[in-house]
Amino acid sequence: MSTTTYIGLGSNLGDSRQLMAEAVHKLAQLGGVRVSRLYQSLPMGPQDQPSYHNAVAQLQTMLEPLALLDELQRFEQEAGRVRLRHWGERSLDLDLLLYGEKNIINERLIVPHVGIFHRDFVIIPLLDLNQNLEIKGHKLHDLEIVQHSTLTVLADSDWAEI
Ligand code: ROI
Repeated sequence: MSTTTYIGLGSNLGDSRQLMAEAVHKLAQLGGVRVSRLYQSLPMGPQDQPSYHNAVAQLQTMLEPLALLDELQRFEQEAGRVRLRHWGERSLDLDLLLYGEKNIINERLIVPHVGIFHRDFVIIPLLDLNQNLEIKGHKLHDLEIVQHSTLTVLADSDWAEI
């Protein structure tokens, strides 16, 4: 049985759109993939860094959570992941946001991802993929952050060409 998972993609170093599209193609080898629109977002963290490209991918996969995490970390490394400082710029971030309905607390992994409710660059693309999504009993659509989002749409959901 496969599980519906959601993976956050972020980048603000290098050719962000290209790095993210390549990551989506690699995800597609792990199962069925759909992607949100592609967004530009203001940096959360130090403000003296470029704005981010953000998106979310929905992946239908047979992999167990830690095996999926291994793959995501491998894809980050393959993208030549650079991380210059804490909460600073990075070439590619792949975050396992949701794994079915599962709550996971592990040395390597917390799911649902801890930052979700505070990040419009995660919530808005999640809603592109599933308008009815609920996390911990909260309908994402009803969250206040949705009304106050400062994201800009860079491209429709065909940006990754999958
Ligand atoms: N800020 C934005 N806008 N988008 C991100 O993906 C992102 N990722 C991060 C931090 C540094 C928290 N800030 C971010 O890891």
